[in-house]
Amino acid sequence: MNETDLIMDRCEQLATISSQPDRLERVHLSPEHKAVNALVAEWMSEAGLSTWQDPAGNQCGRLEGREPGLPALLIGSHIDTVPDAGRYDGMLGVLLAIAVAGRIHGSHNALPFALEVVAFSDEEGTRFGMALLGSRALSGSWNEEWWSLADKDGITLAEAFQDFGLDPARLPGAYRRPENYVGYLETHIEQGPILEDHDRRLAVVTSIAGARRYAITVTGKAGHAGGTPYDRRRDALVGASELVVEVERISKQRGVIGTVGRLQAFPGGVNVIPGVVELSLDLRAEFDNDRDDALAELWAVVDEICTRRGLAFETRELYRADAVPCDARLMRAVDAGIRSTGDEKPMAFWSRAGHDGMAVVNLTPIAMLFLRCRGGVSHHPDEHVKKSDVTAALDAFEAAVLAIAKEKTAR
Ligand code: HGY
Ligand code: MN
Ligand code: MN
Repeated sequence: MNETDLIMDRCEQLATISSQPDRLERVHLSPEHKAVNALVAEWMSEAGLSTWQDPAGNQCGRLEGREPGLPALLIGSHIDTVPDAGRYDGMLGVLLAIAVAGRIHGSHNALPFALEVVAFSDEEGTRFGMALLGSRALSGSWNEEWWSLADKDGITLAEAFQDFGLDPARLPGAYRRPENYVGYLETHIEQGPILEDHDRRLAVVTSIAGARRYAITVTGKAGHAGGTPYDRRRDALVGASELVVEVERISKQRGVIGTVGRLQAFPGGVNVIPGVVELSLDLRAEFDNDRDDALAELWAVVDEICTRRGLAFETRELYRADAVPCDARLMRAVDAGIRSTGDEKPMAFWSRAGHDGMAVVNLTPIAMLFLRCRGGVSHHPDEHVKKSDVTAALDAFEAAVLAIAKEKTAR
């Protein structure tokens, strides 16, 4: 099997490791997480890496450079998924990183740094609502308050660690030290249509959007769907619906990206006016101030909606990650990597999606390489990549690593 076929085949294998029989869902610290870590460790070993699982459940592998113990270039992506996920978001980046390390090991091309491959345990935040738990642990940007976060069954993060065989007290052992790293490089599917629209395969990422996520509760009063006249209703769902439409209006007007991905009405009877609605908000933008200004406008508008309708609303911030610029030196290496595949003027644009680099930047400078995905579709089982694009991404990724090595040797 050639390298690309092997990568595609491994994506299929990982896609079968799911907590759901009919769709892909693999969350942090689950039995499925344990199973993929074991499989990824096996593939890392085959590529010539020494392997270990760190105290945050990240699966790691290391290939020494010219001499043992040199600072490392960190390469990889995440191994967890959203509900009903595609096969490539995260996983492809891990497999490409293993393949790059395998190529370098196979060619005995010892670098002026070590390569550390990482399969991050949690990027999506599907289970605990807090994203980037794996990369935040690794980069030492951990918050002790997160231990009491609970999943939908009430299991806390601390309990989940123990169930997985990890010790919360040992988490600081996952923190890496900046002096031991030369940078972080990740390859990821674009998750948007820009490359496809421009008929291009690969791009340099310039920065990663800053995001804030909220849990919002709108409270009115439940009542009889037949007997309650309109002028006496305090329908939380009609108010929440206005809010959802405002999220779209304000976002479009201000050039930010707002999504309500979850909404639940209570008590949930067909003949009962909804008394309470719980909904989520994900708001992101290239620049943090644009995102925050949009949020301020939204809260003012929601206040007006709720006052007009006799409703109350509460907001709770679940997650916040500020926009992160990619490092100019590493971006030049990614650009050179893409050029080596025959693209004379690589595209460069910012990532609308969040990535582990948002946390890793607290440890070491970051850069990313994007590859085209069909229709820009992601977070959906229809996620698809062309084999020839994967081959190009692998060649560009390897060339980018070699460009960093060359630049480091020249310095
Ligand atoms: O939601 C995001 O942007 C990322 O895919 N986790
Ligand atoms: Mn994702
Ligand atoms: Mn991802």
